[in-house]
Amino acid sequence: MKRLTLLFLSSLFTFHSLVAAPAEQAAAEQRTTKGSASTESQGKHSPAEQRTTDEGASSSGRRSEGEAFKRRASFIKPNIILFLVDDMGLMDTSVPFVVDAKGEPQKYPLNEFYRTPSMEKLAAAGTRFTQFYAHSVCSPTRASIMTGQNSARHRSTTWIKPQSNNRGAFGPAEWNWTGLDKTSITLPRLLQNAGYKTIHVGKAHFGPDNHEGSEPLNLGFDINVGGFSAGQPGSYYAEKNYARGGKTGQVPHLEKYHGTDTFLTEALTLEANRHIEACVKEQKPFFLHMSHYALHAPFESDPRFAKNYAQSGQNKRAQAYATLVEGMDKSLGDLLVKLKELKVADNTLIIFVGDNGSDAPLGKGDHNSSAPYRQKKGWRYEGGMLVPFIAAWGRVNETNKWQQKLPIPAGAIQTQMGTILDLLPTICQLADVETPKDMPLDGYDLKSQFAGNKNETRKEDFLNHFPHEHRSSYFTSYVNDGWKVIYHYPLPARGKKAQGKELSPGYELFNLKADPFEKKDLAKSNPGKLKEIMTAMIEDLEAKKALYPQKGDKDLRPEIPEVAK
Ligand SMILES: [Ca+2]
Repeated sequence: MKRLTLLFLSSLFTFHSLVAAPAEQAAAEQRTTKGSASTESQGKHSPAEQRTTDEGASSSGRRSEGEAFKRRASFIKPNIILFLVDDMGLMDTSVPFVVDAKGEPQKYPLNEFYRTPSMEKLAAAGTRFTQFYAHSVCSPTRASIMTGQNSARHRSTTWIKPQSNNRGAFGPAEWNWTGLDKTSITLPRLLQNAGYKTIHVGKAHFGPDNHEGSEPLNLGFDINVGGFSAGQPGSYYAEKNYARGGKTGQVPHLEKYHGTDTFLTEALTLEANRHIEACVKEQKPFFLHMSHYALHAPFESDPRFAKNYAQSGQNKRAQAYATLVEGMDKSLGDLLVKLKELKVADNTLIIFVGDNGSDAPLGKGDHNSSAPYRQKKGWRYEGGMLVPFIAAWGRVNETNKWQQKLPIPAGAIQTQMGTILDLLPTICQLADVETPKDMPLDGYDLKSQFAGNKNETRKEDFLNHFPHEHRSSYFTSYVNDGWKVIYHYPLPARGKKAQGKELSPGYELFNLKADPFEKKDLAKSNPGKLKEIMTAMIEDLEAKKALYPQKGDKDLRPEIPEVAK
């Protein structure tokens, strides 16, 4: 209850600060909005009439303050689209995210394989980040985006299984396997309280079946299309009703497409555009969480794009994966076109991001998914956690007040790191939304980095705490000021019996500035640096009140290695 009270106070504060806005500013905002509104809604009430009506109603008590505030908010807030692509790694695109020592983009073979023209346009209109981190699997990242907190803090440290607790043999008993709930202070809830229409479309994966987190409507969304407990669709095919073998894993709310040839990515895009259009008609600012199921398995080929990869020489699954990429890219393009049609592109911020490293079925053992980066989704190396990140306004217009508030130079490349933890503070700052004073936030407002500057106050670190079993098991990795340590808890890997070496802790150390692709492990040759970064990692884990793997009742806390004198 305390959390909710704080939230309420926070929204009241925002409300009063908005009401106190100068009259001429409000008038200017209304002029801007009038140009953006649909003909139909203008026909019913001009914005000026609307405002007068609201004020009269609220002063006489006939309409609640909250309702009037939400209406007024439509004139004074930018729209936000968070375009989140499942399992999209840094290299799953024709946009190069790797740069050379001079900061110039470098194309690698994967950039030549994938076709993402809409991403290219978005990157040309905005700023891309070359080193942007997400957690190494789905649910931790998704909860982090929603709460602005590192997974070590929110404690949903591995992916949430819909039907059972995915703790693993030695995972912490108290890990947050039920995910978010009605009391969670989430990004959509904060925006909802500030007058936004909050729309979730696509994959949710915020909580298991029969728990509040399985339903996005419990987490601050006004609308949910397609989101439930599962982390993947039963099928991408409408011919299969988006289910596997009949009804299993069926993506909900899409009955009207069943039996057609509408690929899932396309259906979600049509639904998102429909809801955007409705918001513009209502003159409501919107937050769209466009959360694609693509590129997650099953790797089903999207027939619209299959011919583009038929001659690629890659295996069939990799070709299918590439069609999922291109379908996702078309979705981005369709959204951008819709914003322009509705004349709200200038007022709409688009943030493009992946939720963990690539899962592309490429190469022996699938280990070339992120080349030149090492490894892929679920792994402790950079290929497991680096994701594409682009921020751009829907249409560049330097005279627009929101673009003046949050300038994003076109075609810029930002080489200072960013993380998924930065999304909540950045979006809240843009939308003038206060977060509760006692709510811990682990990220930074990206405003200065968007503008092309280095944020000198930023601590350049990222903690990925994974006390569970997966592709990499029982590890904590910590990026700190150009170095990265990986700590291995003394436990066996998934499905393996303990070997002698696993009964003692393991360490890896990389100098990311000199060796971004993690080719040379320096743990043995540089024990002083290893100890220094391990010490910083443990401090960060403790500060976030992390839960550790457990053997019996015993917590396995990380151990600092001995340094030979
Ligand atoms: Ca994922």
